Amino acid sequence: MPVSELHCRVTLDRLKRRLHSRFPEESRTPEWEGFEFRLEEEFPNLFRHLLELYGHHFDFFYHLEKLLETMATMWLDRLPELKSSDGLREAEPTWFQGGRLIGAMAYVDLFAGDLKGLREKISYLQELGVTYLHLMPIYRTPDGDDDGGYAVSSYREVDADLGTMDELRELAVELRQHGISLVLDFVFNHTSDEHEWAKLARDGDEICQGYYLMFDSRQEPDEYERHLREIFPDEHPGCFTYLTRIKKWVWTTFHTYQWDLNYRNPEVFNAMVEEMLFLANVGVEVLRMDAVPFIWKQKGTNCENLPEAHRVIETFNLIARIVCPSMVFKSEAIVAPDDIKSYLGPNQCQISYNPLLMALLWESLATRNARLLRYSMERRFALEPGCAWVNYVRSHDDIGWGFDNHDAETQGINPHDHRRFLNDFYVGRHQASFARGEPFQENPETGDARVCGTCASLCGLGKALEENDEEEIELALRRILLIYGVSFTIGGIPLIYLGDEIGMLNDYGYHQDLEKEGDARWLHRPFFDWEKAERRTEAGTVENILHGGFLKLAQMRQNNDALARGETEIVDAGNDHVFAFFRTTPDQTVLCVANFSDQPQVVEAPRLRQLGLRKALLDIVAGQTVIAAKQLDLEPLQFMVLLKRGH
Ligand code: OTU
Repeated sequence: MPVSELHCRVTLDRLKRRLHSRFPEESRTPEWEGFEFRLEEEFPNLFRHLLELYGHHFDFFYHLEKLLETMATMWLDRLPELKSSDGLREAEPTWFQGGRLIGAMAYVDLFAGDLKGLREKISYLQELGVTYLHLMPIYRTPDGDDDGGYAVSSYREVDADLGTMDELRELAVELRQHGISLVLDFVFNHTSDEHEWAKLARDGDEICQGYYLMFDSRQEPDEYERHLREIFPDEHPGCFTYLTRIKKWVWTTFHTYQWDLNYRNPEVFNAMVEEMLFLANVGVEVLRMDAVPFIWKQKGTNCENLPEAHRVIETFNLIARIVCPSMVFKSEAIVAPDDIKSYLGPNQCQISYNPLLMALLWESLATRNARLLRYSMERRFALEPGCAWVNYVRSHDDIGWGFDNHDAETQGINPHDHRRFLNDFYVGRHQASFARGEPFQENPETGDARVCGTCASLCGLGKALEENDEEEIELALRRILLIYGVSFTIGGIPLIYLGDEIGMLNDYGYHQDLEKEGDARWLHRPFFDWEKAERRTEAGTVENILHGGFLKLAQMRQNNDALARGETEIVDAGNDHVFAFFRTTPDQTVLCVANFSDQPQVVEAPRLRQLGLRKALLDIVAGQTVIAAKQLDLEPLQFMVLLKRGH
């Protein structure tokens, strides 16, 4: 439906009159004008998007009115300090760029017991330079298996074992006072089967059944499944689960107890907006948008990355710009490289995980060769202005080999065989492997699998310690600092999986835990070992070397503008074992060099001169001066950050 300016104006005027009668002047706060101003600004786009998604519903205007009412109510509920931060960040919408943010992620229970315990650990986070803290889902979930919190029964209640919503709000305040942005999940593709809506749906409530995607027979599920991928095939085949009580099939992309929401229903959209704004009002500054590719379904397609999925996110984004402009979205799309990028943009998700970099760092460690990493990053790292990558080496999920097949082929790599090799390598089936991982969702027929294991275990620390091999221990530590080194310096927000900084190893205990044993991702979600953390201050320990390395990376970002905000340019060091990139501002040039080989490597002098490096360089990692007139000698797995002296 084309939207004329007049149509838009008239609609907005009518809606505003409604709002004014619903919220008379006395009930509004002085900043109401600001809210209304943003509403006026964004309304034409909001209206257009909603018409596109829901314009064919006979009660479209009713839902639109409800939506605006929700927005106004939630805005009025917003704490004054959050409103003031809205004002500041409206003036600086790219506040998350500029190098200030250093991220960390953790499960509250595994890291600190509960929310109260977490408050006592803020000093540990500060010591590491953390300014962004992603707490894994802390919401109420079903007892027993809950997909690590991703099966949400209530977005407004904290899991009783962790604390209360008030404690979460207090924590958000305390974090803010310490300059740490709170990051929480918005698990909006699905709810748990114990969410109020799901319970009512199972009791026969037709309105709530319409919140999900339910079918009376196998006919439609069969039609859909012809084109769908299975995400957790070990747990259940296909993407639907049968509900005996109501004799219906419900769409379950992930686990049988995670029911996909039906975003074709405008009521679902509105209800989820309210949940999103509730989280914004708790004090969330970065909202992690879980599983974005799956939120819209269309028969005959694979139901991933559809245009309407983007539209829904854009519309959420517009609403956030109006109600809580200080909150930004982080996309969690672990899909093909082009699709990952399609969610990034000031109008969709301002930031995104960078799973391509993550996968290729591991690929380079396994092959000791950085060619595919260089080729892919040269083409795919740059982002449009107003966006940023979250660069990580491990998350709570499995590692999948999401590089682009064509990229691999241009490098003479057979993508299928290569993925097989990488899986074998990281689960320790390959003889040259240093890694101790386990396969996840393995399909013996196709050889498809993903990999689990902590950063340290995949880097060889577990094996080396067991074998008491000093040399291998040294190499494992270097691997950890090499891949984290790249994530801290390549540009964007680095993200530490808490525990990696002290070399936490795999937790095999999950095999004995009934709730966890079916899901190998628990291998790399160990309890944080605070005794081990204590050893960070004992000179020469593994913990001390690693932790010290992380501190140095954080300091380097703080002290060097080019690392914080410089432009990134991937370069060819003339040696396939070496990955190199420049970071430049008008005032500073830095060259980062990573040797992925466990042998010494060289960058030849002519290549250095070609890159404009002729004079003395300072390697701020080792604190040594390097004379570029000669060749650059790199030790096995060495990471250098070279400052150009003068210009
Ligand atoms: C996300 O991951 C979460 O990170 C997982 O921990 C959850 O189990 C899941 O959603 C369900 O909530 O498939 O293997 O492209 O790949 O959303 C992890 C995105 C996953 C999906 C991703 C999903």
